[in-house]
Amino acid sequence: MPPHTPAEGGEYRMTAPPLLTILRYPDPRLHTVAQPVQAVDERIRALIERMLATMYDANGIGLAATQVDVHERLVVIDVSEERNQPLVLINPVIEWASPETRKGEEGCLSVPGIYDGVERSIAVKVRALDGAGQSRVIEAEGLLAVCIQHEMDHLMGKVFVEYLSPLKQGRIKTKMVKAQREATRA
Ligand code: K1U
Ligand code: ZN
Repeated sequence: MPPHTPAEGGEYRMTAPPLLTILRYPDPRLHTVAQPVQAVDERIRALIERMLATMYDANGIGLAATQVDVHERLVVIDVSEERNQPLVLINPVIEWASPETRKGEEGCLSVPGIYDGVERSIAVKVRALDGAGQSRVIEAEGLLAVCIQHEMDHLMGKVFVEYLSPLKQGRIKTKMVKAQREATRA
């Protein structure tokens, strides 16, 4: 049995879907603005399964389609301890964000090894289609609210490090480029 329940409306898959490659910062494709999903069809359902498998394999709590070089408004999230409560957001729209904000530590699968504080609304209300194409409203707070805002930034072509000072951004870019150069040399 795969380590997660099926995407809403789907069926259990007995073989793991192939994993997707996660783009690494500062790849310019991470700055692409995603377009709305036109239809929740078989292609999108297969993409959801592959994104969930990729997110679980990387021990992430979220993944935006932008990060796997698909520029459509789709994110997957699972903030549960048991890693068995996948959430699929298609064409998400933030309907309300709390004026109260909090600075919390964030990481990103596209910027491995870098963690820093970002100021976010502490609660959000989001409207989105689920994996079955049904319209849902999600009221989120805590880590889920932070993760939704982080993933929706990805869909707008924004990576969390862009909230940091130019000095920090420069250092992170240098570190990432160096790490990639060393990885390709090995
Ligand atoms: O979008 C992504 O790259 C996934 C990212 C989501 C995220 C983590 C923390 C705060 C906001 C958004 C990750 O899953 S980073 C992976 C990670 O190691 C992590 C997991 C839980 C909490 C903090 C970091
Ligand atoms: Zn990220």
